[in-house]
Amino acid sequence: MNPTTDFTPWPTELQQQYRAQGYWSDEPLGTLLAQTAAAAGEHIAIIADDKRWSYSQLDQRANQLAAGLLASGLQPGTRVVVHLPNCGELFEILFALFRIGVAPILALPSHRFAEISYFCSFAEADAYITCANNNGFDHRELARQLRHNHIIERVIIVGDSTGDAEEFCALDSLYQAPIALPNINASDVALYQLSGGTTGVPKLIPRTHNDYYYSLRASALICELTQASVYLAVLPVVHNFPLSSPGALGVLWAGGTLVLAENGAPDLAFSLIEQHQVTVTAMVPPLALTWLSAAENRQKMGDAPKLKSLQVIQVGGAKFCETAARRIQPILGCQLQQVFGMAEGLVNYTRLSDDQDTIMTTQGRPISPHDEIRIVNDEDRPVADGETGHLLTRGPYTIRGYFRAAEHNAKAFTADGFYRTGDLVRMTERGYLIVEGRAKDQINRGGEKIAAEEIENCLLAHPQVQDAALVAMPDPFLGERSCAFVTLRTGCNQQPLKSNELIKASDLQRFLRECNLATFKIPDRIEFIASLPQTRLGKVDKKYLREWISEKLARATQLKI
Ligand code: AMP
Ligand code: DBH
Repeated sequence: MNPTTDFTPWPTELQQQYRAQGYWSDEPLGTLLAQTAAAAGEHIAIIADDKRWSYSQLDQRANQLAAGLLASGLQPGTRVVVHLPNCGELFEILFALFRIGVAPILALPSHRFAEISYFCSFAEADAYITCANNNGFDHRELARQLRHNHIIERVIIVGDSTGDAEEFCALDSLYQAPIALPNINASDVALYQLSGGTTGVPKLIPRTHNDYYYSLRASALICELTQASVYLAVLPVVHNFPLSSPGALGVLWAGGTLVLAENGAPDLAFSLIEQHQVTVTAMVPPLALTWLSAAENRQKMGDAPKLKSLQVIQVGGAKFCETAARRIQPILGCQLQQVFGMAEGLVNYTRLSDDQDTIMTTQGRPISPHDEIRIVNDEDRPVADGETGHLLTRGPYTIRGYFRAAEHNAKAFTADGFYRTGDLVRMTERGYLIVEGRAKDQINRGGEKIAAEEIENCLLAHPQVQDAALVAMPDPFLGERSCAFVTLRTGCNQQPLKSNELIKASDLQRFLRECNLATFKIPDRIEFIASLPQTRLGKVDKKYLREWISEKLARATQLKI
């Protein structure tokens, strides 16, 4: 552990303040489950397909696994990469890791070799914990590639690992009689979230037990979760939103029941809601649109989904437009809660008791009275009240630095520790935030974030690509999709290549797929141009490119009408 770049602590004075104010309770996350298990052991904690975990079963399994993981050689203070879809075992693993002081790096199910190998090597992970197969993707093959390239030694497989005993360790073989576990310091890093990022490589977000516990506890209170709450997880539950806002961990803290769905497909989700009397769920805007039209269609067919138990749908991850927001209650019969958060920390919620206009038109207000919000102009000076500007924030659960990213940290944080979110917001008189846009070089594809630079770097690796710029283009369903503008190298005879004579968009898309990136990062569209436009400062003029492509799309739509 390199203390200077691995983790940036809060200033000592503030740490004391956050403790005195009761935000930091100095309890490690492992105790969250032990407490609910002691209070309501027989209550069902998790439902996944036909499997059930009571709180005491989950607690015991986590302890048995903690013992086995230690016995297998994992050391407190190290990191592992966890790459799992929504499954109950994930929570046995998370709590076992919290209890032995090994921090999971929470990869998304859509991540592939490019991202996973980077996390493993950059973070010097000691193990890769994954499943055999998910959604048609063979995780064991990915694990084999990691091992053959000496990127990771130890692979732990959830589920079927038959025939691979030499290479892989079956999770099932790791449960042992519980032993005394190490003392965990709640100021240490509990887990790593991943940033949507703006740079060439994804950034790791170190979240401590203290700060994460506070944010999920306060979120559960804001969302009024109780033992009677039944939360349906349809998004990948390792993501910060469904994990902690208040998400799976918030529900487990409140003693409610967590229902895990493989995905958010309306037919599956609607039947799980009816079957388990789900009270709350969380989703990104495109999924909310899908649910709205599915419910409307079923109503027309006289087969309305039975969603009576559902009280709240949380929508976040990307801007939810007001027109769609206003359709939630009439069509789905439940309340909307807007959530504007980030894996780096700050989370805003509309409150359940807010008036309808606030819920429909704002992205909520911060969790904590001690979340500091600054809205500034390009020169870092505060804008006038109500004006739009860059959102900066610091507080009891917002990080002070990414993991091993000194150079980037110098830009992503102000000298006095505010995180530059890259979001353009304005604040209403009552302190609610409205997201107006984004200054960061990122595409938000329906809640899935793409760092432009990461994809541009991949495109530049193609032998015929001279230069590349990735920008967002408007999309009625996802909000945004990605469009790559590409210039090609001059031909052998030094003649500039004309448009896409030699290489087609589909060739470049295939090339990117072969880079083994998560599929959502592959550009939806590729435009070949002679040269990239520049600003007066000599930077690529992405504003011009965004306008150009959105006008082109608008013209195409008009022609169709
Ligand atoms: P990340 O830093 O990768 O966790 O992504 C967080 C980012 O998602 C925020 O900084 C926003 O740009 C975006 N975001 C999250 N929730 C919302 C929302 N409700 N409305 C608009 N943008 C959002
Ligand atoms: O988009 C996000 O990262 C996000 C959205 C809502 C988030 O991290 C959160 C709530 O906690």
